[in-house]
Amino acid sequence: MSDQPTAGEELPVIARFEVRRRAYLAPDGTVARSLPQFAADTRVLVSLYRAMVLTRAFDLKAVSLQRTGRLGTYAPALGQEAVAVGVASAMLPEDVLLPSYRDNGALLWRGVKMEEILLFWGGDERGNDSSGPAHDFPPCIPVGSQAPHAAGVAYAFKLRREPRVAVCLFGDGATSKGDLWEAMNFAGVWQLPVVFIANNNQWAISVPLRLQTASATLAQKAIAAGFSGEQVDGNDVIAVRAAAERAVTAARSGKGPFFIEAVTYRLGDHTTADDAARYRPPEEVQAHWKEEPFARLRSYLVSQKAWGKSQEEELAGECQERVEAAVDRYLATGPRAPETMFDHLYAELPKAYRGQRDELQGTPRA
Ligand SMILES: Cc1ncc(C[n+]2csc(CCOP(=O)(O)OP(=O)(O)O)c2C)c(N)n1
Ligand SMILES: [Mg+2]
Repeated sequence: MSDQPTAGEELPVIARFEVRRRAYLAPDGTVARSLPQFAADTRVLVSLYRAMVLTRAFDLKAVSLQRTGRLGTYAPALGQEAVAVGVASAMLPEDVLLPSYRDNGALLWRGVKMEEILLFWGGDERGNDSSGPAHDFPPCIPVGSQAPHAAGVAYAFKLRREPRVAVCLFGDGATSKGDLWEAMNFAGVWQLPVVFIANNNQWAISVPLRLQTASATLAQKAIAAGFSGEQVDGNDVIAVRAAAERAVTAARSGKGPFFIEAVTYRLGDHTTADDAARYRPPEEVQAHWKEEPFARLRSYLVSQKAWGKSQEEELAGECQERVEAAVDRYLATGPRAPETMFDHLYAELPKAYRGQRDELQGTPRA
């Protein structure tokens, strides 16, 4: 830092900041620091574990559906299940989730059906009219544009004096976008009830984190917007839930926005249209498998006599069955009539489109 113009001039320090990191379970399942209160009830932890296992079973199936031509491009969340599940488990139904495309674990937790998620990725908009809370936003495909939406939602809550929170999930790449800065700036100025959660999987397609930002942490980006952030071990679902619970509770009680950087790792390809082996050494991926979120929670639950081999086998079978049944329902859903593409564009369809719609309606369908 010696090349900075003020170095050695003994100017008074007018601001100092710090960023903390939250982690409870080490990768081997040992407890690194005393657990938050909710973790005293192992049934809660088992429910988080079950949700992560279901998310992975769904995810693996979705990839094979795409590979066999029965689903569109799909973004797997392999290794990142703890973020989506931990965050969703800290929300109330009336809160609003603004997810990215890699957050199916959160959607499932909030009641979206697996066949609805498959419809969405199969290119059928009916998947967006889901069984989850109607006020939740659909998965955001444009990088970062859900952040200004989240600030807007939170602004509405503030204006209406509703004790609700907007919860926004996005990737490390999104933190380089103006959308995020603008949303955080606005949220800071207006002290809005919004929680920003960066799922830092350390890659934005083929761009590694070190080329994404020179910031030591993503959490510190909140400081410039006038609020706090913390980093959490994103492979530790207890840490993610604890951080999210704290932030959501604070936001709900009028304490303003918060930023959580959940550090995890994208164990799979960016999407089914990507081949990460072309830009990532296999040793790097292999090393990160040792930190994935399942093993540590399972080891901890086993050490607490709250989980065992028979439950594990039973759960695998149950997930398999549920996923297969959802896939059957998805595949049995017939295509929409082509003219429905005009349904939700305008309150009153302009004449030119009316003609096109009528033409389609007259077309015999295959
Ligand atoms: C506005 C916009 N620009 C570019 C893209 C293409 N794109 C899709 S995903 C992606 C990288 C996003 O990385 P990150 O935010 O880290 O999320 P991750 O995919 O790792 O979950 C890009 C550039 C896009 N979807 N939207
Ligand atoms: Mg990323």
